[in-house]
Amino acid sequence: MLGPNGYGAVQVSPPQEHVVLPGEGHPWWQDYQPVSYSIDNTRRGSRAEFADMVARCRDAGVRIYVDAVVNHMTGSGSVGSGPGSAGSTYAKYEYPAVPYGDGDFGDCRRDIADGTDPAEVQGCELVALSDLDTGSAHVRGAVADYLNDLIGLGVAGFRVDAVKHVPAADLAAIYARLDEVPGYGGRPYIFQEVLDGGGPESIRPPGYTHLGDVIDERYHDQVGAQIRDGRLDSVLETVRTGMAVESDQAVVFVDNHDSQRSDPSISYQAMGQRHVLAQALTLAQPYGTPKVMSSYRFESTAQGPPSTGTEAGNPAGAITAPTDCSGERWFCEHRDLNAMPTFTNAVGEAPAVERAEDGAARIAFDRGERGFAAFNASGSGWTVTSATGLPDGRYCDVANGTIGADGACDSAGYAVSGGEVTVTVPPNGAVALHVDALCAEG
Ligand code: LM2
Ligand code: CA
Repeated sequence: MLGPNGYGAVQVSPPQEHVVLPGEGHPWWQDYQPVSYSIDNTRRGSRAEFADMVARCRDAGVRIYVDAVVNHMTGSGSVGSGPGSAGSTYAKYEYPAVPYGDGDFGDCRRDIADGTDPAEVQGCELVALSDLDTGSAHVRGAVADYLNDLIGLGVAGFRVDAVKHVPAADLAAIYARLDEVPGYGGRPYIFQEVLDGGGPESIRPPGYTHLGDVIDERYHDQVGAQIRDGRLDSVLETVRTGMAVESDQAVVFVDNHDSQRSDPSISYQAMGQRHVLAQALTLAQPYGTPKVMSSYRFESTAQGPPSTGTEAGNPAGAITAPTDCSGERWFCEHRDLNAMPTFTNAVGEAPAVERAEDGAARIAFDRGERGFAAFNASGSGWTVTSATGLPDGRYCDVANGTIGADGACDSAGYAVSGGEVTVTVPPNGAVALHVDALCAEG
């Protein structure tokens, strides 16, 4: 029940035709090597299945954002083993199903050597992936056609992959061709992955904020590590002073599909309940647009997702209920957050005001007069009486309760009276109250 519990959108992995690499055990990263822009027969299912998913989510008030791979096509390695997931033949620099040919790729046919030189970063190859000449009209048109095909199905936004490797002017030309999203009106929401590896601003996050939002990986690096280490008392100061761009330009998260593997100590798999706390605090703090991770267990970094898709080669083999969170394979971290995303929506831009603290691991703060939240990174419960700007009333605890389709919350909640509230925060847990989730009278 994503919609009633506050989720506005879901990001899905790349849905275009991709390489299939049985020789490498069907790694998860097949999806990041496009073979064509067909969305039929990929890990996201058939075209009809994908379209049905988008439509059903839209009907439930939840948008779909697609991870758009636009910088490159396939790499070296198992390339010769084709065809792609939808059956298209290809070779590096030749993708007849798009069609792209040799002339649609840049001249620098080697890996990026100097990660601070824009010409290299944008014109050479990222981990040997054939680098599209996004300056050309043909490439821009093909990419825009792909994105518009998705928009036509109701896709409402894009996480644009590897943006640092594409000149801002090329992205501007592609985005300018995008259609309005049917049903919602307006252009798709765009947020861009710009890893900050130094160099001039043109290849750093501020160089792309005029085109859309940007992912601020500093949040994962700094705040993610603070929460992992139980230093909750540093979080608000860090998000006020240490981030890369303005709050309304940033997308933030505790971890994503890359960091889970490159920085595994900050993940549900490593942190357990502390990770639930980390994501709840991310939804409550004031910086950026928060994104929640929901993922699966893996034993090796390349291991692909539990899948009923076109390949049966994943380690666990085919399973009949790919979204079954009760099993051992999917963690479904989002379910542990209950109705916490409604807190983010309810408080909006309201500023954080520190209200209580007990050592480094326990904090409570208001968001203006719209929300109050408390977090406890210790192993025992924390009962605290705190001042709060919330109006008198009895509030649902959205960190521990869910909201049903009828709008009713299933938590007992807490009473605010005379500018004061007493809450008991579970070990490695949270309590969160806001003005849009009051308990029924009684
Ligand atoms: C991203 N953002 O900029 C994605 O978030 C990240 O997950 C992607 O890398 C990357 N950019 C390219 O889209 C993943 C994965 C890589 C993998 C690539 C391509 O992290 O390990 O590279 O996808 O599938 C793999 C091999 C690599 C090889 C490359 C080309 O790991 O060793 O390079 O394929 O064959 C020779
Ligand atoms: Ca490039």
